[in-house]
Amino acid sequence: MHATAAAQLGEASNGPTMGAVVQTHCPYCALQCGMGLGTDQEGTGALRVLARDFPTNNGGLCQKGWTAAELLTSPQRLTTPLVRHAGRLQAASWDHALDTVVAGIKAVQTSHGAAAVAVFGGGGLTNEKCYALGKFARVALKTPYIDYNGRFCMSSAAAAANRSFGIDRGLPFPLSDLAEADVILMLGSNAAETMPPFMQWLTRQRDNGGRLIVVDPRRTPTARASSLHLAVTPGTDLALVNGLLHILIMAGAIDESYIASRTVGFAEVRRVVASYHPERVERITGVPAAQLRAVAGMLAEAERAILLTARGAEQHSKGVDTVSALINLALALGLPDGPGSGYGCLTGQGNGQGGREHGQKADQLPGYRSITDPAAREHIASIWGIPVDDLPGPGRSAFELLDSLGTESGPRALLLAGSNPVVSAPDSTRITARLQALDLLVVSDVVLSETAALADVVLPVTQWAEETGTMTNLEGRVLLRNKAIDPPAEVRSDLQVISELARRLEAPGSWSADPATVFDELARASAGGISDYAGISYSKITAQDGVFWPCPDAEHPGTARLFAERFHTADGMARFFAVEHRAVAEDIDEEYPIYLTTGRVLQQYQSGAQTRRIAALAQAQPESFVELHPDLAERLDVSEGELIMVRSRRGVAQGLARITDSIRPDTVFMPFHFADAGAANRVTNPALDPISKMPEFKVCAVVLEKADA
Ligand SMILES: Nc1nc2c(c(=O)[nH]1)N[C@H]1C(S)=C(S)[C@@H](COP(=O)(O)OP(=O)(O)OC[C@H]3O[C@@H](n4cnc5c(=O)[nH]c(N)nc54)[C@H](O)[C@@H]3O)O[C@H]1N2
Ligand SMILES: Nc1nc2c(c(=O)[nH]1)N[C@H]1C(S)=C(S)[C@@H](COP(=O)(O)OP(=O)(O)OC[C@H]3O[C@@H](n4cnc5c(=O)[nH]c(N)nc54)[C@H](O)[C@@H]3O)O[C@H]1N2
Ligand code: SF4
Ligand SMILES: [Mo]
Repeated sequence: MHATAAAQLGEASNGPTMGAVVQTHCPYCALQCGMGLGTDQEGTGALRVLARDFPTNNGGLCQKGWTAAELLTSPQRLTTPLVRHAGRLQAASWDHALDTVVAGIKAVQTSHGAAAVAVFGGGGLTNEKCYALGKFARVALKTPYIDYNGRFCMSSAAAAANRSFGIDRGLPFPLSDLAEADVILMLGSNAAETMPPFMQWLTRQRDNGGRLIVVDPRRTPTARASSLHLAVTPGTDLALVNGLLHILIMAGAIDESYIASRTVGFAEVRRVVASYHPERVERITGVPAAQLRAVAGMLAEAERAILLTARGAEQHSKGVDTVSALINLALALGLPDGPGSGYGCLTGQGNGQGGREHGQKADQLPGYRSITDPAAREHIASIWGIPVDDLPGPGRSAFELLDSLGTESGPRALLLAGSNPVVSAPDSTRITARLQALDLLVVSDVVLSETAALADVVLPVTQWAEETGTMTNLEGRVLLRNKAIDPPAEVRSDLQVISELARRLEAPGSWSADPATVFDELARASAGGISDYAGISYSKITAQDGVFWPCPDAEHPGTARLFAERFHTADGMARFFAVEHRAVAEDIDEEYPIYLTTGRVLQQYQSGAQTRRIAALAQAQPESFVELHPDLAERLDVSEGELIMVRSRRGVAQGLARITDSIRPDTVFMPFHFADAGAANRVTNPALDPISKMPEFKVCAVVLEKADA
């Protein structure tokens, strides 16, 4: 137990077997459930996860949270740097590993220039790390090339919110507002598996008499908890939502006075949705017109309604427009206003929100500023202590960056932290080849992920419970994760790695490895920006169970609800964007007659790098599978548990058949958590949304083959 943190937080009241308990948050998803970490003093001294009463999860955790401490002491974690010699990764000293990194960077820069080195980050990293990584790329490496895995996650919802509201905070209201809504419409979220303690808010809403509508090609555990499930054809949510607005306009159920006083651009939307009559929408989406009318009826009746999107609706080559369609619906109904009403996106990764605010995005500077805005550049250059002309411009989006590695025009060296793209990037075979074409790949990780296994240098870093740092949850609430234990001797934090590399590269400015010092700099850098953290401090976060940004000064309490009076646009008005349905990038045909969609299961997290190494989770979900409808199974003569191959134009992935009538007969589902032959991303389509550059993870055309054929 870290003595200071424990002393600050006091002794536990969790029963006689527990030592001091440190109040912290789960290492995984964006709900960032509050939890306690205590040492079992009578037993082994191992860390134990304890329930903690925090306003988002109220003591609830999912199975991943309860088992999260296991990886801290796992024999599978990395405990020493590794450097590749004669083709093999071998244990090395930190000095040798960092010397190798710096020599490699300098060699590449000397022959190919500063832009030949790139950085790839992650939305699971703390705010302090995301900030330091963005600064490191621009100041120490002087490269424009930095992006991160949030591009695969949040980017479509972010772009749509920015263009309508002028600000992008996943939920512009606290989670507790959900309980107040008469109707909640969820597009493409399986929260019952992806953030189980979130479901308590839906239960409260139902107990208050509210209704839940879930749109998903599968009857998921979330859909089972709903009043109405719409089994939409993958990639057609935009048409569905335009269809709902069509019915509501025809019924005179829109809020004309709200539209007039708080928005601009409705006339064009009214014109476009005029052609989305229910029968046409039924043909596009597969959702019966009667169900569309039923949903529109519920929305028309509702005094308060909340419309939500998650990855099911967003991870498409038209993800931005789909979210815009839903924002249009919310604005037309006059929702983004008071408690229990509005539009929100359910952010995914632990710091998926903060990860998109502090400058690890290709086009962004801290405080959610644009890297092309001259005033923003001046401000950040002065914080960083560099001439503004030394600040690079925008780089490339995640997939475009990864796809350019090792090519004529692309970077030749990559420093990567907090992502495992060999498993999680679309068309992963292609991306793996690009990573292998690099002159230098450096990966910081806690385990030897599939991507780390390709690296020239692997740096072992501390885990959540071994370091302090802030995370910003799906509500925009900035939280503090407290250090609970000391890391193994030869393990360093990402901040230590960044500051040591910056020192060796003789970067200008200050490079603290102390999280609190970095947070202070981050807060100053964010001052006056969209995501303003200037008034947030570690002590304030602890004192008030997190602080909602924007929080511009020390006296400010934080902003739980964003849009009560105005939007974050120059004139304060929200913008409608007229959007049209378009086909998926790769539609089914004779050769590839089935849709593949991909997503998550409860017991695995993301690329599985962490959760596949936790015994109870690996046991619950040991390998890849393919969910398919009984009719399809019969047609293909596939039986339950049989190994089947899913083939697309990009490649093939295998999984065991799980036959269930909860999925549409024209669609199969695979989780993306598994590596090697079971990796769904060997098959997925990297067609990108033109605005957000989000890949179309959620739909491509495949053919199913029996393994023994
Ligand atoms: N257990 C677990 N929890 C997690 C994660 C994890 O890996 N594992 N990851 C975290 C992260 S980073 C994220 S982003 C979130 C993601 O959280 P969710 O968005 O809830 O997760 P997904 O399973 O990716 O997708 C949700 C649903 O979209 C449906 N879907 C597929 N295609 C379509 C479509 O065209 N339209 C509609 N309407 N629905 C469609 C799928 O059937 C699936 O049930 O989860 C977070 N929580
Ligand atoms: N087919 C398909 N593909 C998808 C998706 C999908 O729905 N379908 N979803 C996409 C989405 S939404 C996301 S968010 C991505 C996520 O996919 P990835 O970006 O691969 O995310 P993780 O598996 O969480 O990878 C995080 C890595 O960082 C390590 N790590 C954890 N904490 C730290 C830390 O503090 N420092 C460092 N240096 N490393 C750390 C972990 O061990 C792990 O290896 O996948 C995307 N890919
Ligand atoms: S819901 Fe998310 S934050 Fe909560 S315990 Fe599960 S993984 Fe952790
Ligand atoms: Mo995500």
